Amino acid sequence: MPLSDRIRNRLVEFAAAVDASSKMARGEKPAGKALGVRMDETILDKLVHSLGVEPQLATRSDWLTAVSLAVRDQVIDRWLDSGRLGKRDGGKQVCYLSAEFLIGRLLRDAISNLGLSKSVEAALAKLGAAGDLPALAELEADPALGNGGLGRLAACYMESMASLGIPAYGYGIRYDNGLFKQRITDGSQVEIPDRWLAGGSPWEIERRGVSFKIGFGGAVEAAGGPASHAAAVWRPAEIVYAQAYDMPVVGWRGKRVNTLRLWSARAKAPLRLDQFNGGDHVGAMYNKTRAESINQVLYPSDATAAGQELRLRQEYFFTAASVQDLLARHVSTYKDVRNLAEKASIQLNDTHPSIAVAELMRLLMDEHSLSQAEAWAITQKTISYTNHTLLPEALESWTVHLMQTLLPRHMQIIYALDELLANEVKALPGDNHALAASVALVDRHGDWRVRMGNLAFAGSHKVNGVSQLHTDLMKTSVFKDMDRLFPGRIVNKTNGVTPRRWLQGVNPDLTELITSTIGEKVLDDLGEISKLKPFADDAGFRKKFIEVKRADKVRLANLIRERLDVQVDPSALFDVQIKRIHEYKRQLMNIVQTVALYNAMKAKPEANWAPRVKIFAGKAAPSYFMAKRIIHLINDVATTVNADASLRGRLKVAFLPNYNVSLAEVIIPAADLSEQISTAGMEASGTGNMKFALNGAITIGTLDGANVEMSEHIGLANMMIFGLTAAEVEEHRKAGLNPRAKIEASPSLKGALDAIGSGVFSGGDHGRYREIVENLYAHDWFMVTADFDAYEKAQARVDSIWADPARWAAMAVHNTASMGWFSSDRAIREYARDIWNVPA
Ligand code: 26Q
Repeated sequence: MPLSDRIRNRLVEFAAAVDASSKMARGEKPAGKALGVRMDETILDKLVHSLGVEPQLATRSDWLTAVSLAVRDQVIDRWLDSGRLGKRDGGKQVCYLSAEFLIGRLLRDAISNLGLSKSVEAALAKLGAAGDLPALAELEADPALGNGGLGRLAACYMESMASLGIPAYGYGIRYDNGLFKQRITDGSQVEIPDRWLAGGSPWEIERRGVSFKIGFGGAVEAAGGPASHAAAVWRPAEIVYAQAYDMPVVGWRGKRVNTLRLWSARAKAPLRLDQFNGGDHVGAMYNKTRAESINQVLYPSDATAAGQELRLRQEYFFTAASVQDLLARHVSTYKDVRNLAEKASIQLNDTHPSIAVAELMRLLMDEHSLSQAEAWAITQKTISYTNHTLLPEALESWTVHLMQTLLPRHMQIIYALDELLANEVKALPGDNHALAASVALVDRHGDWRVRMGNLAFAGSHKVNGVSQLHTDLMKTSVFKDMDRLFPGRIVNKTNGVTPRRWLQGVNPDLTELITSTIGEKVLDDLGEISKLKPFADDAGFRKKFIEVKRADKVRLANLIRERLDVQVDPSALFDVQIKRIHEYKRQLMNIVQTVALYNAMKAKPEANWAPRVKIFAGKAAPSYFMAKRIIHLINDVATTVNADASLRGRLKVAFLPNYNVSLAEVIIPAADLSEQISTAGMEASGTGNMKFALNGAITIGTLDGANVEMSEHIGLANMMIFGLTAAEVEEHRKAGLNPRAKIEASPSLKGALDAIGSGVFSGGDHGRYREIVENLYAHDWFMVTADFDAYEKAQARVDSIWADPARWAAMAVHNTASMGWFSSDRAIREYARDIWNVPA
C-alpha cells in the first residue's frame, strides 16, 4: 500500500480511537476495538505531514519531534476531557503560582504516565527510526525554567495534583532562556544563555485567544462613590500583553491532564513603521525589546536599579496575568466573583508572586465593585503562601519608591491593608509598638520598603513551612510576630517528591525489582514500599538490589568519562553532593574533607583505603563570589587528585558541569552516599535528600530540614547523622565562635586548610583561596570548622560500614523501603485537606 493510503486509513482509524479514548476518560465503554491506536502510523504521519520530512531522510531530532507529536495527540485527548470534566462538576481548582517550574524533559514522563512505553518502543523498532526511545528522549531539551528546590517542588506538585485528579493550573513565566548554562573553563564557572526554545517545543501550545493587558506606571484617579467602596481608576502609562502558552501536565495512569500556563510578554506596538522607514531600524523595535525583556531570564541580577525594576516587572507581569486569567475563567462560569474562594485556591510559591494579594484586591474592588472589606475577606480565603527559606537575603522587599512608580494603585492598596493590620494590632491589649513595627507591610526604616513576606502572610488564610523544623523556626524567627497576631495560620507541609519521575522514571530496573517483589500496588501508593523492609535481611534480594545499583553506577561512570575524561571505578563508593552551590549547603566542608582524605592517603599510601569517588554538581548564582570560588576549588582539587598516580585510583573527584534535572536523573540512582550536610537550621527542607534515599543511597547529614523527618522514618541507625543541631548553632552564634581554636585543635582540618591556602591545588597561587581560608579562620558563619571533626568521624563510620557489603546493602534497602511517606502525593493530600479544601 502506498504511504499516502496507509496514512489515510490510519487517520480514519485514529478518529475512531480518539472518540473511544474520550469515552473511556468519561467513564463510558469504548465501542468495538477502536482503541488500538497504531502508534507507528501516527508517528509516520507526524513525520511526513507535520514535519514535511521523508522518513528515509529524517534525522534523530525529526524522529524525536514526530514521536513527541504522536504522544502529544494522546495527551491532548485526555487534556480536553479533563477540561470538560472540570467545567461540568464545578469543583474547586488550585492555581499554583511560581516563578520557577523545573519540569525536566517531558516525553518520557508522558509516555510512562500514559502507559505507552511498550507501544512507542515497538513502533520505533518497526519504523526503523534512527534510535530507540531512550536515545531519542535524550535529545529533548531540558526546560530549565528554574534554579533549585522551589522550582522542582512546583513540578513534583503539579504532577501529583494531576495524578490525584485535582483540577489545577500552574502559572509562571515562559522564560526564553532557562537558568544559564554552566560551563567550566579553567576550573571556573562561566554562564551562557540557555536557549531551550531554539528548536521549538512540541509540548507547548500557544493560546492565541488567551492574552491579558498588564499595566505599569501611570496614575490613579478616585472613582467616586462611598468610602467603604474605595474603588479607583488606574491609568497605566505602559501596557504589555501577556500571551498564554500551555503545557500539559500528565497524571499517573492518565488520570487527569492539568495545565501549566506560562506567560510571554508582547509589546502593544512591536514595530514603529514610520521610525523604521525613517532609517531607525533598531529604535523602531524599542517597544518590542522592552516588553520582551520581561521574559528573557530567570532572576535577572538585581545589582542595578534597572535590574530591580525588571524583577518587580516580572513578578507583577506573571502574577497579574494569572489572577486575571483565573477571574476571567471564574466569571465566565459563575457570572459572579463573590464565590471565588469556594471555587479557587491560589497557592503562592514563596513571595515572588505575592503581589497577587494586592492585584486580587484591586480587581475585586476596581473591576468588580466590591467593598474593601468584602474584597479582603475573599482574598484571604482564596490565597495561601508557602515559605521556602529563612535566609535574610532571600526575604524580598521593594522600595516604596519603586512600587509607587511601577504599581501606584497597588501601593495605595498596600497602605490601606497596612492600616487594617495596624488597627488589628492596636486592638490587642498592652503596649504593642514593637509588634506593630514588625508586622507592618511597609518597613518605615531607612528607604521605606514593602515587605513581600508580610504582604503574602497577611493576605493568606494559611502559611506553610516545608518541613517540621523549618515551620517551627518560622514561628520563632521571621514570622514570630505574625504568628502572635494570627495564631494557627502557620502550618507545616513537609515536602515530597513524585515517585513517577524519581523512582520509576530514573530507575526502571529498581522499579521492576520492587514490583516483582512486593507487587504492582506500590506504583499507585508509595506507602506500600514499606513492604520491602523484610527484604533487607534477604541475601538473594540484596544481591539483585546491588546488581541494579551497579548498572546505574556503570552508566554514571561512563558519563563521567565522556564529559570529564576521568576514569572512575564503578565498584568504588560514589559519594555525591548535587545542589545549588551555597555556603550554607557546605560544599566547602565536603571538599575540605576530601583534601584531608587526600593528605591522609598520601601520608599512608599502603593503608587499606576504601576507594571513593567524590561527585559534585551545582550552579552558583552569577554574582555570588564565594560560591564561585568554591566551584573553582572543587575543580582545582579534582585536577590534582585525579592526576596523582600514587593514590592508585582510590580517590577521584568529579565536578559535573551544568547541573539540571536531566543530570540529576542519571546521578541520583547511582549514588551510594547522599551528602545533606547544611548548617542546621538553614536548609528549609531539601528534596534531593528524599530522591537519593528512595533510590537506595545512605544519607550523611545534619539534623536539618526534612533530614529530621527522614531520620524518624529511616531510623538513626540507618543514617549517618552528625553535627550541631539548629538550637546549638544558634547558641554558638550568640556566644561567638572561636574557629581558629577549632582549626588549631584539628590536625586534619589544619592540614587541609594549609594545603589549600599554600597553593597545593592552585599551582602555587597563594591568593586564589585566601578569602575562603581567611573567612573560615575569622567568622565561619556556616560552622564548617565547628562541625568538621564530627563530619570526619561520620565519614569514617561510612567507611567502616562500606567495608561490610552485606550490611551496607541491608541499610540501602531499608532506606528505600522507608521513603513511602515522602511521596508528593502525601504532601499534596495534606495541602488539599488542610489548605485548599479540595477532594483528593
Ligand atoms: C529572593 C530575593 C531576591 C533574590 C532571589 C530570591 C530568591 C530566589 C530563589 C529566593 C529564594 C529562591 C529559591 C529558594 C529555594 O529553592 N528554596 C528551596 O526550596 C525547596 C523546596 O521547598 C527546599 O527543599 C529547599 O530547602 C529550599 O532551599
